[in-house]
Amino acid sequence: MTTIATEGAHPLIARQGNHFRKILAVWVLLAGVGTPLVYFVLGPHLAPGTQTTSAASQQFDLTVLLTLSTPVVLAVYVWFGYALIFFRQPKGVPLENGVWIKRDSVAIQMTWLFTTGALVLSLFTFGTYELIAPAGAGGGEGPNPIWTPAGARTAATWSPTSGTNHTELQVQVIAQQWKFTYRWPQFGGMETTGLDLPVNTPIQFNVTSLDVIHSFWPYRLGVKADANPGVNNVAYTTATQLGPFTVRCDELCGLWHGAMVDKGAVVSQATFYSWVTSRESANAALTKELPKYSLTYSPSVGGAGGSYYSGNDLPKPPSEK
Ligand SMILES: [Cu+2]
Repeated sequence: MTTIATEGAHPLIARQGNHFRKILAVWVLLAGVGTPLVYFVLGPHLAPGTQTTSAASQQFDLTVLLTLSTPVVLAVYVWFGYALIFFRQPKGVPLENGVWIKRDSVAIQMTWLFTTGALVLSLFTFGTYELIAPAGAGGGEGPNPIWTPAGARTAATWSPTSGTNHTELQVQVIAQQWKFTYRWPQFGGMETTGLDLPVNTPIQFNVTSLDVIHSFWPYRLGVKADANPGVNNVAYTTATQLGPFTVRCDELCGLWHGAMVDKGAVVSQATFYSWVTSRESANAALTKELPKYSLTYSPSVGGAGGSYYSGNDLPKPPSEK
């Protein structure tokens, strides 16, 4: 029988330490270069960007997770590449089992347990802290949020001056098949079909639905909140950069779900104020036809004190426009 052995011991046993040192050397080199590259070069380009506080917070989380996983993934690839090159079965040599790793090796077991345990527990701690402390999760927190933006205060009116003193701008997001509309309780309860938002202002989204479950997802804002009928789902963010964003529905909600898209923009506080007040006066004649502002609506409950949204007034799907 031909073997690749030239010494007394099994050839792989004889060369095992050598292999390990080579693999380790390649891994240390690649991880030493690649890990900082991922954090400093790739990280700032990761979704969802930095247009709002919650988006920036999510980008930081993703950067940390990707950075931590870089050495782990590189270890797998280095091992894989090394094995492909150096542990290749030579032609014409009968197949032979490789070397068993010692089953009772305390060192290997302890290293494995300690490393994976430390990784998982530190990720758990990091994730829990990031979910609660710096910028909320960017997701809907239900009707009674446990996280609110630091220093923000609520008020019945909003102006650019109150924007700079941290008065929240309230926006009600009303989802229905297959459209989002936006109601502005601090501007007479009027409703718009577009979503402009002022920069550097804490924004309180109140997300609800008139029919089925939708999901309000302006992804560049780092916000995603389910729109459930009969529920007020609150989400916060503060925009820090001017520019456009896209709103998508992120919950399969029927035939035209894919067309449930809106454009929005983060603008200066003064631009926002002139837009929203011009909408308020332009819509004044129609606003009084709307149901009374409330945190949720039901298309089937109307009358005095009800919050009826007339089915006849529902926007038509794109095919019928
Ligand atoms: Cu939808």
